[in-house]
This record gives sequence, C-alpha cells and structure tokens, in this order.
Amino acid sequence: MMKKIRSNVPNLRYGLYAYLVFLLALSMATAQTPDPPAAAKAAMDAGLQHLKDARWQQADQSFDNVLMFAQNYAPAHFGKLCAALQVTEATIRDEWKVAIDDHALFKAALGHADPAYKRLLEGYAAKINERIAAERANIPADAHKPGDSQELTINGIKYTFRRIPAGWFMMGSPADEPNRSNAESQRQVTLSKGFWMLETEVTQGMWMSVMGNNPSSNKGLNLPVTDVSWNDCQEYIKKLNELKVAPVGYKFSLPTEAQWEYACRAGTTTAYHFGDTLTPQQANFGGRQQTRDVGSYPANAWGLKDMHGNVWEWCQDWYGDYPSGAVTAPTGAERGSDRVFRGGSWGNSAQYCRSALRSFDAPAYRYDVIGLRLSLVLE
Ligand SMILES: [Ca+2]
Repeated sequence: MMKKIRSNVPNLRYGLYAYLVFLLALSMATAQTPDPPAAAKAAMDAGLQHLKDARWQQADQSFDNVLMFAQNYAPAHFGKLCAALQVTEATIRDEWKVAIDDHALFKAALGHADPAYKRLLEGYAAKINERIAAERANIPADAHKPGDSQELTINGIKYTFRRIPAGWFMMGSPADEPNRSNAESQRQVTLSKGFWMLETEVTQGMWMSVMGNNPSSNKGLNLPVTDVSWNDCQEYIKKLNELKVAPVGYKFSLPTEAQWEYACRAGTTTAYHFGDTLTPQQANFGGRQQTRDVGSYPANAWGLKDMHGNVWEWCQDWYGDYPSGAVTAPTGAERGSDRVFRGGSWGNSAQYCRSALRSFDAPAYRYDVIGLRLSLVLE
C-alpha cells in the first residue's frame, strides 16, 4: 500500500510545483476578482478535509504552512488552489512539509493577501479545530497522569507499572526515516483507554517466582528473562492472572503491538524516543553482547526503561501488514504464523531498536535475545 502511494509522489510533486508556478504567474498578471464561486468553496471544504487529515498525522507545520499559503492567495485562483490541495495525505506529509517552507513561490504568494478570503479561511480553520477538539474530547479524562507509577508485590517481587494515557499517535515510521521498511507504513492509531505498562522488561526474578524455572541463557535475578517463547509468555500471564493480584477491573497481558509502540514513543515522532540517534549511554544494544540488569538506562517520558534494546519484547499480535487508514485499538492480524516482538536487543545494531521497527517469529520460538514486558489493561 505504502509503495503504491509513494510511487505516485514524484508526478504529483512536480505537477504541483508546475501548477503553483502557473498560479503565481497568473496571480501576478491578474487584479482582484469577484467573490469565490460555490465550486471554489466546495473545493475548499474538500481540500481542507485533507489538510485536517494531514494534521492528524502530526503534520501541523505542513497544515499551517499550506493554510497560510491559501489565506494569502489571490481570490481568482482559490478554487484551483483548493483542488491542488486534494492530494493524498502521504503526499502532503512527505512532500509539502519539506518543500513549502523554503519555497520561493510560497514566500511570494504571501504578498497576495485578500481580507475576504482570509476571513473565509480562518472560518474553515476554526471549524477544523473544533472538530479536532471534539474528537480528542471523546477520550475520557484520566485520574492518573502519564507516567504515574503503581506498584504491585507479587510472590514477594515488586512490579512497578507506569500509566500510559489514552490518546492517539502515528504508528509506523515517516518515509524519510533511515533504515525504515514498507512494513512500517504510517497510520493514525487511537488508544481510547489508558492502561499500565511494566516499567522494565520482566526479570528472571519475576519469572521464577511465578513459573518456578529460569530458562535464561545469561543468568541473574534482575536481568531480563530470555529464551521464553510467546507460548511460554501466555502461560506466565495466565498464572499471574490466576493469582488475582491485578487491580480490580484489570488483567495482565502482553501489550498489543500498537500499545507497545505508543508507549515506547511517549509522544515522540523520532526514530527513537531519545531522538534520531541511539547512543551506548541510552540503551543496551550493539557492542555489549549480553543482557544487562533492567532499568540500567534512562527512561522515556512516561517512565519506561529499555524500550530500545536489552531484549526484544513479545507483543500479543499476530504479525501482518498494517491495514491503511485510521484505526482504534488495533489488535493485529486476525490470523498468522508469527507473533510480533519489538524494540531490538543487546545483539542488534541501533536501527533494529527503532520505535517503529517490527520483528516476528513463530510463537514457539525461543531465543536469548527475546523476553517480554507486561501490560495491565482493563478487562
Ligand atoms: Ca527491550
């Protein structure tokens, strides 16, 4: 899907540039013209809907720039401009964001302000903002703040969970992220319910206290448990839930893939929650060649540690292509042969630790680079 969209981009981009140059030339040659026809207004509605979608994709800068661009355009060409706005969301995100800022045409167009159209556009912008606010307001208030901690003691072992707020984010990686793959195509994901996530990977101490065994290759009570299959994790979680120690209304689970990436990003849009690069001071990856005690590195904005590196973390979902379009609380493919794991490990280079990177294997697969982290979700 992503590939198909991308293949259309160059034509659209160059077509758009040519079109904008044409508009500029025309506007410079034309004086003020009559009121906007109904068709232009209709085109504006449709065009702004696309912009609104782009805004959902955190392309706020792009939205604002295009809006400013339109606000200042000569009236006669408004409808045409609106039509030009009706490009794919991916094109707006991938191309306009980087192109418009320094575009000579954009700067030149700012000189063609018209108060009537400015008011019209501002009216549209207000409506869009209202809709966005209403959609966001559907997310219920949370008694907890993002990153608040909650401690449970289970079989004598302390588990610290962090609050992950309800919200929305762009799951996947932008087209210009180095080392990305098409399997990471971006889409808007809303998580309408807040939940809790274990601050660290599940330790060997936690695992042993519930399962009575320790399959890990590199042993230590505060090291992450490894060499556990997805099936083994389900058994561990089943036993945890049977202990009836979860807060009322909650149950333990593996995070869904969407929960995992949302929690990892904690509001960031960069390749790592630390930024565009990952250093050996921030995570256990690459050169160390073994697991390290959980929580040895800085946390993200919501208090989660080792989301990048140390061990991969099994997620609940079957692996499959992301469906296109916005979704709420996705739970992955309906069926499959492999389960997802995320975050990279001590044995991987940084690019495998990216927030958006997806990996997967059979549910019976055990390896010394894969462990797990718990979610505590509403039943
Ligand atoms: Ca990890």
